[in-house]
Amino acid sequence: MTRTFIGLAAAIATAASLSAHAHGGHGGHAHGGHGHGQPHFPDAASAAAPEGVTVSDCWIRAMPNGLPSAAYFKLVNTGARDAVLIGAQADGFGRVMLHANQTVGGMASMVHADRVVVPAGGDFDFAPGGHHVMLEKPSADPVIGGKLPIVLWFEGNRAIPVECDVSAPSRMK
Ligand SMILES: [Cu+2]
Repeated sequence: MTRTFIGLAAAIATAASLSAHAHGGHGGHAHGGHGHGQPHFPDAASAAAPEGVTVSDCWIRAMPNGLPSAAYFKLVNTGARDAVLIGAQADGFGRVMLHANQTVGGMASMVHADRVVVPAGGDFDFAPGGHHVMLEKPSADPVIGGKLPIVLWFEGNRAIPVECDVSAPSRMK
């Protein structure tokens, strides 16, 4: 019975998510009801970066009025092992999640991405229309033209801190 209940709840959450996201892009979506808890990460200062992995060109499309903003960046892995991104942290936001965009039946929506693999010898872009770090529930609107630090967390208690340029909502790439 538990299994049936979870399936039903997930179906309802998916339907709610699809309708909430159908028209808004990143403006005003609700992300209601998918029930993923905020992971708890250790102290970033004590964590080493995953071997061979770098992050560059981080920028944030800053939304006003308490709306969620999105962070984009490029990941490169010159190491011998796959690196697996599992989450992110940013001070001043009540919830920070990895998101992927998807289109189902012609409707764009966003889903939580639990793990993003940056393959050994490969790369992975977080970019508009695709993956992004969703920065929700800001304590204050991000200041356009400023910098905002985020921390990317990888499997194995590995972390990379990165400074992101805070850009206007009109920036597309
Ligand atoms: Cu999102």
